[in-house]
Amino acid sequence: MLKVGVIGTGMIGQDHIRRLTTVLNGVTVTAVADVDAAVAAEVGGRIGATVHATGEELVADPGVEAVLVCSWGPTHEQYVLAAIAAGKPVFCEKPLATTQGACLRIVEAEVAHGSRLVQVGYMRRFDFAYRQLKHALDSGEIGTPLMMHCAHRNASVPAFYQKEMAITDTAVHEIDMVRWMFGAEIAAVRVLVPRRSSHGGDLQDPLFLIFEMGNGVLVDVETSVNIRYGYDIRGEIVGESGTASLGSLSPVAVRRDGRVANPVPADWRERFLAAYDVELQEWVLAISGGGQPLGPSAWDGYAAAVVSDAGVSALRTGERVLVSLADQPKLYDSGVTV
Ligand code: NAD
Ligand code: ISE
Repeated sequence: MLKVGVIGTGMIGQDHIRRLTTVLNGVTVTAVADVDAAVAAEVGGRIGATVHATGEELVADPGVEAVLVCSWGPTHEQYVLAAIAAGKPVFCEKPLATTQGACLRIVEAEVAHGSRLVQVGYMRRFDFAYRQLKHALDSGEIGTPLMMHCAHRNASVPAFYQKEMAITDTAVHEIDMVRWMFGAEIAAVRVLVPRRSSHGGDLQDPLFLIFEMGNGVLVDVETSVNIRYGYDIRGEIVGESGTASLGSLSPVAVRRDGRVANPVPADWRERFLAAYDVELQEWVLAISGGGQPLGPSAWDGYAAAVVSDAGVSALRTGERVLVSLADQPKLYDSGVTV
């Protein structure tokens, strides 16, 4: 049984604790920590876990073999670095950190450690529909890919959500997904600003992003984070001989009163329910017994942060911004991440 400590017991922290304790095999949650002591005590009490006053204390707990970081993005760096310093595997929810400098410090710490300890929570790589889409692409049946159209729609977002977060917190999933899908880096970013939705208050919503991939594929991403009707994730690859796209929103169609209705998921927990299960089960299997994680690496987290930064700069300036990555350390050469 792998003993996991969870830092951050908010929405996704609680959802991951639920799957670790009631869905997945070979894992147990032995400790929790949150800056909100009341929520940590409530969640920890529910599952009989030790409640620590700080994340650092949780990392140092001998009863914690691996760490799950689910706190707010700006706090990720300190906890991931603490886990690396302790030599413990750490699964960090996306983004790996909120600046490329912080991501690079994590990469450097992991390289100095000498083997992979970090996995980043880019769960689309574990989603059945995205895996099937990649399979269709890799099989060659639609020919050489030319373009991809994506939409990332949230019904609503929390009050603290800022306009840049449409790139750094939301479209960052597409940034990681297209790097994985096409096996290529994003070379340049542009951001166009459409008419503003009245549902977002002062927030500039939606945004329209354009990624130029190093292999020539052009990707467009619509982010709409106050769409109201539900959580709608779309993707269509246009190849030279055909197209491949994610399927319908729901496995169920309701026919009634002369209409067909396909229910729309409420949020990411519903749409990616099974993807999170597979993501964490594969992580547990990989690291149990001392193995290295196989999913998105600290390097992937760094690369996504560099593209995010370029996107924020493109949003602020209206310019096309080039993406420039540091040299990739050898540690990340061999591991073809899933
Ligand atoms: P949330 O606000 O619901 O929960 C975050 C929790 O972190 C809160 O309980 C807060 O008190 C705690 N926290 C804040 N600072 C802390 C600190 N210094 N130490 C310990 N705990 C601290 O947010 P959320 O929606 O659960 O998001 C958390 C993280 O998960 C974010 O990085 C977010 O981007 C990511 N996330 C990923 C997905 C996904 O699809 N993979 C979905 C949602 C959220
Ligand atoms: C949230 O943090 C997530 O990661 C969700 O998957 C994404 O859809 C949402 O826009 C983010 O705020």
